[in-house]
Amino acid sequence: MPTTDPHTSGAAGTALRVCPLCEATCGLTLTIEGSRVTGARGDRDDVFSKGFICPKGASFGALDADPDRLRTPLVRKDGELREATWDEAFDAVAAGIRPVVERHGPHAVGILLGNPNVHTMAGALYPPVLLAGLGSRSLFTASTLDQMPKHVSSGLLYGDANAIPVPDLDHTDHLLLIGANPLESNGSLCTAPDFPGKLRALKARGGTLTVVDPRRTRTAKLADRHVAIRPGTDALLLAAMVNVLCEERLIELGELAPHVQDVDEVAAAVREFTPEAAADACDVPADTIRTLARELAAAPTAAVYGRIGSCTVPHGTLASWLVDVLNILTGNLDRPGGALFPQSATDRTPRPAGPGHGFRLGRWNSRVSGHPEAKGELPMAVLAEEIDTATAEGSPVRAVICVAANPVLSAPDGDRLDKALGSLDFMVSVDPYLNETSRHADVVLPPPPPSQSAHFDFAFNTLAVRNQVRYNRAAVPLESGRMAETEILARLVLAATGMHGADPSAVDAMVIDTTLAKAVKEPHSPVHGRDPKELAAQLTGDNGPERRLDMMLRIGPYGDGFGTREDGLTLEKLLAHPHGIDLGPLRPRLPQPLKTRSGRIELLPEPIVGDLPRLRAALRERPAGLVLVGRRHLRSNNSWMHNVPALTGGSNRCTLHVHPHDAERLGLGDGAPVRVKGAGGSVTAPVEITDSVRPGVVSLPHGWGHDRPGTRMNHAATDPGVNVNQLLDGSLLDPLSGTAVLNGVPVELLPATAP
Ligand SMILES: Nc1nc2c(c(=O)[nH]1)N[C@H]1C(S)=C(S)[C@@H](COP(=O)(O)OP(=O)(O)OC[C@H]3O[C@@H](n4cnc5c(=O)[nH]c(N)nc54)[C@H](O)[C@@H]3O)O[C@H]1N2
Ligand SMILES: Nc1nc2c(c(=O)[nH]1)N[C@H]1C(S)=C(S)[C@@H](COP(=O)(O)OP(=O)(O)OC[C@H]3O[C@@H](n4cnc5c(=O)[nH]c(N)nc54)[C@H](O)[C@@H]3O)O[C@H]1N2
Ligand code: SF4
Ligand SMILES: [Mo]
Repeated sequence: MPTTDPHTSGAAGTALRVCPLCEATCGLTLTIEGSRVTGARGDRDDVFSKGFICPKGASFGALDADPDRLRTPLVRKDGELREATWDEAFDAVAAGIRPVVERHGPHAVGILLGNPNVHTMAGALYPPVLLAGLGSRSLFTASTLDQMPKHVSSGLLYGDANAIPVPDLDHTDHLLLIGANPLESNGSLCTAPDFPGKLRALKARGGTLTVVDPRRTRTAKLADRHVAIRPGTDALLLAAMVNVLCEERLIELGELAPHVQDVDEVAAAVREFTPEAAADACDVPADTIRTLARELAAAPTAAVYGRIGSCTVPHGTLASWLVDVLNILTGNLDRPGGALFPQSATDRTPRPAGPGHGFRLGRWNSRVSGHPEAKGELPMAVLAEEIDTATAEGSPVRAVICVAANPVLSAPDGDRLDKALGSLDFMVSVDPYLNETSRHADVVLPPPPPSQSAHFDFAFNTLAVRNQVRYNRAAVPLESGRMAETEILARLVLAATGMHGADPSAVDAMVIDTTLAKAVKEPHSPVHGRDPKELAAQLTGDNGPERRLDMMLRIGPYGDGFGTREDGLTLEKLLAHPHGIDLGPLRPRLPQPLKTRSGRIELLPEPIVGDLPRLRAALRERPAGLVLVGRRHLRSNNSWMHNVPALTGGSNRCTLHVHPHDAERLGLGDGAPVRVKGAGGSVTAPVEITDSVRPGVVSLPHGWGHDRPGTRMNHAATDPGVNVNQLLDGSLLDPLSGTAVLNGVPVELLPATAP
């Protein structure tokens, strides 16, 4: 809350706000003048981030006040997007979606959810209601461009796709980091403010850091050992490490032993993956592979952690599975210093340990290519064909509800998707910008800037290296004519599900009723046997989302159980602690999180067995030419932060990194344009010669290509860059998770004239 009233013109005050710009969730102290954020610094009293801030967080004000942010809804009339009232906009949404549902069924409505949904309260609270209300199976999210392999491996191993172990950064003795560059990304599936500082602290306390990455990144430079692996081969390296543990009898399950099954079966499954067999494919000497495995086994505590470079590759699920297999076989899962399951304040009340329903893949398939669903989602890479290709049975996607996603740049083959989106009967985008994707919408519903939104990290608290909880009300009041994103999404739910015009608070009331009705029936719930109406009447909060938060906190693992647990968490208590409440370090939790049918960790699940032959075949594969990988820049974030002058320029540029040997061999000069050709098309970018990429590998960042007509991102358009995902045709996927292969993609370099 502002310390002085921001309404008073000219008054300067401060407000606390957790930064929503990456997964690190740093607490910021915003300077507020009038109703504008004029500065941001790290909040030293924040219980979690303790003052850390990065250049993006420091530019919070500029990003928040970007003049290109839309202020009013846009509705297409006579082919053109025009400013409209909120009522007109929601009328148009109802009129656009309902006929599609009625004529073609719910699956003809595609739901697209992008990355910022995990950074907003609205994105956590309403999309599940929308999905349930519509009953559409056409769900496409950024997860299948990102971490779906990890969900699938967790689902298979632990029976819960959301049970993702997190490396205990503050206490581990040995970190093996695979395909992640936290010095630029600030970490992912491992929420840790000041990840760089935590890596330095690990080294300072005598621990070791090993980085596996085809590029010598800033993170790799910090490491004790950098393994410049050939892209796409991590699963082979990891399988060979498991092989070494088995052959050299280094397996030590420790406390995990009673909870794990199929250890011998895993040993048999990796027999062929000897270090010698993997060395050639990975370009990592067999001795190095042995050393990596022995060091892991010898370390007092250790954690293996894999991210984008291990997920968005042909064997993403196998690599993600092997990361956990290594943690398990060395006894490091679920122990301090290893990889542990966080316990967030808004997790469901933990049920007693015991067998669960397990995790299933492929309960339905995509209509055109028959890809199995994973976690209820279809691959983002097949969205275009699900729109533009007819089949004998089932309807193509004819309407799209797009919330915080820009797949025209973020997903494979943007040109095809661009055309497909343009051919829809109806599209609505909830997006602050008119960009490459939202330009196709018939209705654009702009959320307010972050300073005008309340904030709670539903997603990232379940992935944090320390259990803690923080909540911020909006730093400045909603500007007149604005609508909170929570209300936008509640109204969207109503408009899309045939309840257009109902009071949006009805959505929250309904969720509260259903959740409490269920909780009182659960024997393990602190509210077992109580009257749901009596409980609902006790909820505090200024609005529906706050009441829902209060409810989740109170029936959650640290909650007051509606008066049954003294000192337990409530929204009121959280509001009284504006810098957050620390809930302690990660603690061992097994077997409680396990929901497999056996009630144990199922180390060698059937779908993994079925995919191993493909990995065996990869032992003998080796593309002759160059392969492409991505990279992230500290001052960037996917596709939507190139419109802020303070965050662009310098080294944050869309250049193609080429190793000096390759540049010489191909006659490429530094700064000269080169045409990069892949299966989905070609783009022309300037060459940047650097030995930070290994020979045979080139690197181009994603999220660029801001040169399409009909967008309104003026600064981004001045230096548009090119869309790396145009090089992909969408056919390369990790089969188990449906995740697009974005790294290790074969490309050709051809001469180019200036772009
Ligand atoms: N080649 C390649 N491609 C990649 C990746 C890669 O490494 N390489 N990474 C992939 C990954 S990990 C991800 S997560 C995806 C991300 O891809 P997307 O999920 O498409 O996310 P963004 O590109 O960040 O686009 C976010 C959209 O949300 C809007 N937005 C911003 N803030 C808000 C808000 O508060 N509310 C709403 N409603 N909208 C908002 C932005 O204007 C933008 O249109 O990209 C993937 N694409
Ligand atoms: N500054 C900034 N921060 C961000 C984002 C951003 O765009 N910019 N995006 C956010 C999002 S959505 C996400 S998901 C996270 C991602 O967080 P990270 O996973 O840490 O992100 P990257 O920097 O893409 O790191 C991936 C690394 O994998 C390497 N790599 C590529 N192919 C391979 C391979 O085959 N094997 C191995 N071992 N390595 C490989 C790349 O060279 C790269 O250094 O970052 C988040 N934070
Ligand atoms: S590290 Fe991430 S959360 Fe922290 S200030 Fe930077 S962008 Fe914000
Ligand atoms: Mo991501």
